[in-house]
Parts: sequence; C-alpha cells; structure tokens
Amino acid sequence: MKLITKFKKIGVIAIVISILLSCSDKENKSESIEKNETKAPTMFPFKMPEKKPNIPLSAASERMFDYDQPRVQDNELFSQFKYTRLKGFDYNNGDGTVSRRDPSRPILVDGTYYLWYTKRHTKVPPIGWNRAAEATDEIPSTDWDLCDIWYATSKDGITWEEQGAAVTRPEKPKSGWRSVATPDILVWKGKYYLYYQAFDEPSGLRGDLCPVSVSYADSPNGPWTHGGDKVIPFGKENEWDRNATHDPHPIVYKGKIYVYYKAAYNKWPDNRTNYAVGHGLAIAEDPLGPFEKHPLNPVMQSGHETTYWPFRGGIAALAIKDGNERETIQYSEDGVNFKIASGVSLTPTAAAPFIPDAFTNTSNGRGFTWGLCHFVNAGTPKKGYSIMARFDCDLSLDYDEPLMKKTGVWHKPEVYFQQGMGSIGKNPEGR
Ligand code: AAL
Repeated sequence: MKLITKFKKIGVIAIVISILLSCSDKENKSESIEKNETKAPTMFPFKMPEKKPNIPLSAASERMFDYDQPRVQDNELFSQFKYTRLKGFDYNNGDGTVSRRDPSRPILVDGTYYLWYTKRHTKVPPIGWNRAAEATDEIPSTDWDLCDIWYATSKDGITWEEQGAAVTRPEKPKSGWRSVATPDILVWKGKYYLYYQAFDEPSGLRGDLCPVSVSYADSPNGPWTHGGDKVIPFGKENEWDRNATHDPHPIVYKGKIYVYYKAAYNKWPDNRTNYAVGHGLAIAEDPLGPFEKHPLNPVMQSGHETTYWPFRGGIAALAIKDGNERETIQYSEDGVNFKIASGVSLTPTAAAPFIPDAFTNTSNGRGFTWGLCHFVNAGTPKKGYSIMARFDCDLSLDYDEPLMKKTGVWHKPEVYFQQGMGSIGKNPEGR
C-alpha cells in the first residue's frame, strides 16, 4: 500500500514538472518565433526565391533550383506545342497509298524554306511489319518501306509546294535499293548533305535493319551525288546499336559535325515488346566521315526520333514517347551528359524544328519557335499512312510568348474515352 502511495506521489510530481517545462518551452518558442521574424526564414517562403534558400530542403525543393528557373513558366526550356495543318500536300483521299513522314529540319535559303521527307507512293497501303515476309516490289511492309526522299519549298512554313524527288532508291543491290527514308540535312561549307536510312530489305523482316547513307549537293534543289553508305556503322554483335543507326540528326558543334542517331535495342528478333530506345552520338570533321562514335553512347536513354539543338553553350534535346524520361526536354553542357530541363506535354512526334543556328557553330544557341513533325496514324489500320504537320512553341531565347508557357493542356473528354479500358478493367473479378 505504502509503495503504491509513494508511486502516486512521484507521478503527481512528474506531471507538475512536465507542465512547468512545457509552459517554459512555449514561452521559449514564442520568443524564438518573434526573433525569427526578423531573422532568415527556416521554412520555405511564400514568395518564390530566386536562389536556393539556405534552409533544410526536401529532395523536390532542392531539385527545383537545378532547373533553368524554379518556376516552369520562366524556364526557357519549357513550352507548350500548338499544331497547324499544312497546305499543299495531297494524300490521295487518305486511301493509304500516299504517305509523307519523318521531315528533315527545314532550312531557309534565299528567303525560301526547304524541307526533305520520306514519301511513299505505292499501289497498296503497307501490310504491316509482322507480314514483312509477304512484302513484294509493289507491296510495302511498313509505312517507310518502298520510299524515296522528296522535297518541298515554302515561303511561310505552312503552305508547301512539293518539288519532286531528291534522293531515290538506287538499283539493287546498292544500299538503299529497297527504301530510302528519314532524311535530315546538314549545311557545311556552302554544300548541302542529306543523311538518311538506307534499307536493303523490307523493314520488319529481321528488324528495322538499316544503316545511314549520305548524299550531297551544291544547291538545295540538287542534283544529289551519292556520298557513301554505312557512314554511321552498326555496333558490334553485343552492342546496343548492333543492327540500327536510325534518324541521323546533324548539328555543327565545337567546329565538328555531331550526328545524333537512334537505335531500338533489346528487341530483335523475338523480343519486340521488351524493346528500349537509345540515342548515340557520332562525331566527324568531314561530312562524309569517318564518324567516330562517342565512348559514352548511348548519350540518351529516352525518346524516339532524334531532336537536338544548340542551346546557350551546350545542346538541348526533346525526348518523346520512349523511356523513363519520355516527354522531357533535356540539356547538356557538352552534348553528351544530358539532364532533364522540363517535362512537356502534347509533344511533336519526329520533331524537326527550324533552327537557324544549327550549322553556324554557335556557342550561344538561341533555340526555336516552330518546326515540322508527323502523325503516323492519319489513316485507318488497313489504310495506314502518315501526314506531316507544323508545330509552334516558345523554346527560343529571343521570344517570350506567355501563351506557350501555360502549363495546362486540355484535351476533349473524347480523347480520354477513346483510350478504352484495358483488360483489367474489363474483368473486375481479376483485380
Ligand atoms: C521513324 C524513325 C525511323 C524508323 C521508322 C522510320 O519514326 O524512327 O524512320 O526506322 O520510324
């Protein structure tokens, strides 16, 4: 009994002490809050800080000061993308026999924009790469099978006049006899160079297997002279780019020709759904090569087609569709080590911006405000074809268009409903 009373007493004393302590703690706290009001803040402030505040920060708050600007609306490497239908291209009433895709970046020569692209004009629409074994000289497997490289000109980047073929398929067995596709342009020392994919079999047969060829001309109107095949050769047997060097994309940087290219890997012949996409860099001092691949390739592990541009002293890139970092703009100070600069929405596919300083060897890249892209699903599954389109944006240091810096992109409900439900949703018991 005595022992219990003793414990009770001790308990009462402990409670009294703790109340007294907590009061003095409160006094101390309110004192320190008063003091802190005149001192540096210890919590993240209401007004956006221009510099990283010297307070403990969460990982997300730390990261926001690694970007161009902490507010995305002020970030020079963030933009919305707006789209406009091109005028002047005929698609045979959308019957799938005419397709235009994978535009080059347009260039401006004497007040006229020039553009090169993959054109397919076949008797029938593509049958699909699963059926590549059934493709013939007249039946294309994919949308980019049995194609040639055509070009068009424009005064405003919206209305285009198709001028004719620039580079056509050579005779069998020369490289590219099956299809020449996905061109991009380089202007170097007053000459024009077209880099493109050269197929020697219907794509889909053993993969999307093709290396890069090059042709050159004194004028953007041609005539084009064949300058070499396999200029960006495949990697060795166990290397990521062992059977594809796609989407060649040249830039003049640090006095040299930097060609970014793409390869899907971890894929063929039987692993298609587990594919990954990487981008490599190959550097040359002469447009016809030799091109040396960068030892750190792949320099980008997200994105599909290649879109790179000189920005400030480094190189920026748009990564779409594939990889953990898809739908991002990235920046590197050296053209090799890229970091995310912003997340973007409704991005242009196969974006080919008009970049006035892509070939000027600038060390102060200014960015761009418009370009061309493609939509690969213009037709129906049985009448597949692609169309080219124009996009506008504000990724330029020389313009400031608040409309392009809005962060919300609102699709109509139909766009969401069209995506369907997926098998788990259709089978509630399986959840
Ligand atoms: C494109 C590009 C390459 C591929 C095919 C045609 O969008 O990535 O060019 O080979 O698809």
